[in-house]
Amino acid sequence: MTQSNYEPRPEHRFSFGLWTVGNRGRDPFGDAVREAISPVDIVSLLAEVGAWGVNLHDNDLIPFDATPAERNRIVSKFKKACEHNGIIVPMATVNLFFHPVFRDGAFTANDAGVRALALQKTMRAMDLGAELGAKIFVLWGGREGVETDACRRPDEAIKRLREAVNYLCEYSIDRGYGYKFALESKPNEPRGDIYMATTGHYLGFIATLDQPDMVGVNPEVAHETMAGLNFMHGVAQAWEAGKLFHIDLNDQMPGRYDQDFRFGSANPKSAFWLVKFLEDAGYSGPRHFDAHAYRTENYEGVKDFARGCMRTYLILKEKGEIWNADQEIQEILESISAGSEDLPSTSDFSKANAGNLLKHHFNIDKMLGKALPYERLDQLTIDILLGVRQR
Ligand code: GCO
Ligand code: MN
Ligand code: MN
Repeated sequence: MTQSNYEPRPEHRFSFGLWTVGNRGRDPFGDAVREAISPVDIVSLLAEVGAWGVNLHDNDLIPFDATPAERNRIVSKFKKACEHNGIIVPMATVNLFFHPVFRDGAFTANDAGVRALALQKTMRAMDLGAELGAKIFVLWGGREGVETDACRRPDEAIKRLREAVNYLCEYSIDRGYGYKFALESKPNEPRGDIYMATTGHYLGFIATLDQPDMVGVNPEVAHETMAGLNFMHGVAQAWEAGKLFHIDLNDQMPGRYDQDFRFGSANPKSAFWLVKFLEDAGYSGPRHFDAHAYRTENYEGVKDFARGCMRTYLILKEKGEIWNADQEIQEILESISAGSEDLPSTSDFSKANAGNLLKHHFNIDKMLGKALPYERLDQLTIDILLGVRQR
């Protein structure tokens, strides 16, 4: 394999949010360390590093209090920049967490006025996304949560959220936007606790909606890792349910604040299993990096960060191909999945099959005697990841 295998190309579908490469390094303890750069300049930066798409919240592009005329001027300039740089807008989203009016949440807030405002703001963000060509609309309920459960019953919050998502699906249908909604979970931060803490919570919720086919999930590496979970398992469950509409790639050490590190920088082995899963499964949606550069970087460093996210993805993709083609690995996989004896059918229930299964005598000693060389299998994986075992 040559180095050019790690160069991003449009078919890799790598996208970044305006808020990711445009992140100025502000944190709860310190002010911005990078100058603001305009959305138009971000688009050309993304083209320079080889990205395919740019995603945005409404307010990444249009100020909260812009007049309709200002809005239209900004949008047409941005559209031209995207066209000029060959960058597309696959996903749009709405900021329902920054403005103080959403301090008690948006769709789940106790004030019906705030809930209606959240709907109106989301509808306008959907108009914006549709105008830019987006077909995926992400909803991340950053403020949909509590510091104290004294303020509302959580089941009431779920009902409010359901009502809002149902309403927005109807809006998309009415306007003919063709959106797929991707719901993004996070256990906490900025709220003490956020409702719908994991991808699994959302998968349960989606089944209760009026238009469940229009709604899927947007799992984020950092968010499931914050909760101490195996991210790839959540992604696989979403995939198996036909619900993996989008994905937020970044990295994170468990038990910390939402670090949003460069993809693969903290847990490269977990990142490997994730990339291998997405590639083996045939996921064809955007590979979106919802991450930002270390606060120590200038904009040259931001480019290093963005290039690094894509490069690591492509390196891990190649490692997955090497893993799949490795003869010893394949032999082990075959041996571990081979059955230890002839069994009565368990794939369909019938009275006769059940009768046969009840009568069957299992050879427990044979099962116990079967080798499960997972140590060897994992070490072969490590050898590949560390570069000492190649094609
Ligand atoms: C976060 C979230 C956000 C969302 C984004 C899209 O933890 O800050 O991941 O970055 O993905 O707001 O709605
Ligand atoms: Mn995050
Ligand atoms: Mn995210």
